[in-house]
Amino acid sequence: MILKKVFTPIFMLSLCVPVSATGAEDSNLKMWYQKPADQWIEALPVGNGRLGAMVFGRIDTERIQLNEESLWAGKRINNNNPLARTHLQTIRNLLLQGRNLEARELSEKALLGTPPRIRSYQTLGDLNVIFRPALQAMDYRRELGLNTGLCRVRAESEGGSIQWEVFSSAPANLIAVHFEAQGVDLDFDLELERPRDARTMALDDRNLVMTGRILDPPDTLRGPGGAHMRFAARVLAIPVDGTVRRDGERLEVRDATELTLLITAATDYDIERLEFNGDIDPEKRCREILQRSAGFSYEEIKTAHIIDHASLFDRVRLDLGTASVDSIPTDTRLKQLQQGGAGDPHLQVLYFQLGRYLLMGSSRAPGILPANLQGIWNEHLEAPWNSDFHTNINLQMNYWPAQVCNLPETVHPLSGFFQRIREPGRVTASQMYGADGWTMHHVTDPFGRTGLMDGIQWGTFPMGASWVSLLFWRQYEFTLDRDYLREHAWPLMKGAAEFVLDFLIEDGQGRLVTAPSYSPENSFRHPGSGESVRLTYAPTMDIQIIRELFKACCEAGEILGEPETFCRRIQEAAAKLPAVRVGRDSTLMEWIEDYEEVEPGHRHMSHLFGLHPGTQITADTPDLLRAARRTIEKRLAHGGGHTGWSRAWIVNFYARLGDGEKAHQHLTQLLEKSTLPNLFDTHPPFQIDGNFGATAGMAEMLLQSHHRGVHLLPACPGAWKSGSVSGLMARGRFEVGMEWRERALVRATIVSHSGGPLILRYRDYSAEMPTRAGEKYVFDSTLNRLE
Ligand code: FUC
Repeated sequence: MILKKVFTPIFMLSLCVPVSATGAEDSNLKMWYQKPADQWIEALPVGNGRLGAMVFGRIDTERIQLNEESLWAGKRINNNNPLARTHLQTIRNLLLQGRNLEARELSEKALLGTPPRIRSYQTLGDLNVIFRPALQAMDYRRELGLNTGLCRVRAESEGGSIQWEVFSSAPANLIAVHFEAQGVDLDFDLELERPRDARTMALDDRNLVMTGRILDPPDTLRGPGGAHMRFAARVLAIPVDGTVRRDGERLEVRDATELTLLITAATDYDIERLEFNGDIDPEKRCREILQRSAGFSYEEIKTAHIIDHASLFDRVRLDLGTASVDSIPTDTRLKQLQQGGAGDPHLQVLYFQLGRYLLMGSSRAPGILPANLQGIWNEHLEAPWNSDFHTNINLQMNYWPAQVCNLPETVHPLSGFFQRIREPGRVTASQMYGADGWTMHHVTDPFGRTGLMDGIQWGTFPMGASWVSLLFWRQYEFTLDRDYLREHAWPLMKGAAEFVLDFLIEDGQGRLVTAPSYSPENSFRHPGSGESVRLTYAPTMDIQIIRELFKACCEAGEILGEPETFCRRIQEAAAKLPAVRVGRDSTLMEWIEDYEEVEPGHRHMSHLFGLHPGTQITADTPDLLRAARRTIEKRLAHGGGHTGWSRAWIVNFYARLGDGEKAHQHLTQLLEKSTLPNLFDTHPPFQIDGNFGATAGMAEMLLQSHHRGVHLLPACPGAWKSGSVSGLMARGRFEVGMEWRERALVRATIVSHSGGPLILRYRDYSAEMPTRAGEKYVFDSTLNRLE
């Protein structure tokens, strides 16, 4: 097949880097299996931030399930309840008078979104490779190389072997599948299918094209029906030998020994409009994408992919002191652990690196949307929780590893998306609350729905924007990128703070409080009626988020030389916020009153925001620190931590408490109780936040920089007796490498990328010094400088 050679600069750039620089296969960074995946939760993920695939490795009919990140049902709708402003004051008064049930009733009518729900992120479909006849395998191996981003399947029979590789390339913006046979022929049919709203055609002897348009049935809860998003997928077959022929909707491959498939997909989603756009032709986009790779050999495309992938992935290395355990398949190792086997630190290394792999795979250019509840990997038309963007913990957790694990570019789709959400969020702030700035609640979709969703008990979280904005401030703290701060973070942070300033009301006791609101998804017993209720005012989490946002805004404003008036306004308001208090049972109070909890083992631990990811509960606040520990203990005593993400948060809490043993215990439990055979986190069902939260938690056990400088090995557990790490990042753009033995630091290497003062802490030792940009600083176990 001869196609015109079109040189894309990024592509060629990647091809210029010597292959030996990065991306060598590393058996310590492989997940591998001895049998094909029966179920989706055993299949292996590849992703380039936009296109995802789950590879089953089956030898009768191989299933490669495909995703395109923007393929969503639904459409853009302003769902702000038009009654909100009329009734807001009454709802607030009722809450301040303790009449929560009446407030709830009125809110159901006046605040709940119209419509209250979103629609789902959807699968693109399946590429089926129907082997004719089915392959035989005396020997079989399926593996995913985390540092290469290559999934490989190999089936050996008496007559020979067949192997295929799958990867999702960011530079080429496509998924490649490459088959090679030895001693036998490749004989299979190719089929591209989707359960609804699409049709596939074989255009000629090389191209399969699927086109479709999502037809949404009318649904009073989710919005009007109609023909909505358009999409297309295209498969180009490039044989080296043998024949490829079209047969109706399929391609038939016969007598080949080597063949490549290039696959891409597109939708007419337009992020500028937060809506699909009929002017975009998804089929044409697919054609153009494939054209750009025309003329490059499979090896060239693969090399460019590996180099690109490794250039991000290889930044962090972690060794927890165990030799290669390559001889045991990954699912067996997980099962051994789940059946009470000995600890397996190397499995934890894999789990850590998989978290980084998944973040790269679901949130980077060419993608433009953030990682959703399943990253980008979803086989459903109606996904659990719509596989949406949940902003009352889950989306934020997805990005906890981004900076510390040295993948700052994964934040760009997140900030890019929220730049656009700011506009509907501004409309929501104004239409619902009569406030300036922007806000959103606990959920959104790519169409930027920002009204109150799902139900008053589930969705009354007007702090969504404030919390999300803090992610962008953290990006600045780690990267010190002023342009990013000015152009991306600041408008979002300032807008969120403007909303808060208008949203806060006097509570009659001289305090400024949020109302209405809730402590995410948790209920208390209403003192008067004994009924279970969530709607309230000034839950602890709100206040902690606001304090954190206010502080960040003042610091950012100063860095950017913004007028001081805004910060002064903020400081006046901050002085009137209620204090975080300790309750009767010595735990932190979750609400403004010391209410009785309905579900003391609840999965959310929102009032610990100040401990993590916030930075308010530290060694400087010993009483709160003690109460935070008791809060976790109480939750756990009542069965808390039962969802994957909740357990992952606990790992982070204990890391912040400096308790490496407990952090490790919960990391182990996460693997034992909430991890699927392909090492995906399970809520249940599969939800990716736990993967990301745990990866961040492991980093947090090794390195913290949120309080008084760069803290080395703050929570290193006994099970990680000896090890090393390199490439982790600390606030101030310090790159940190460490080696430890018998849990004690041997050597630390800090590269200062921006210069600036360094405060280093390890146990009771500390070192303080100015640094120069680009210089390396090496320290011994007592923080004496060696080099
Ligand atoms: C939050 C959690 C649930 C689930 C959902 C997607 O609402 O309370 O457990 O993770 O998000």
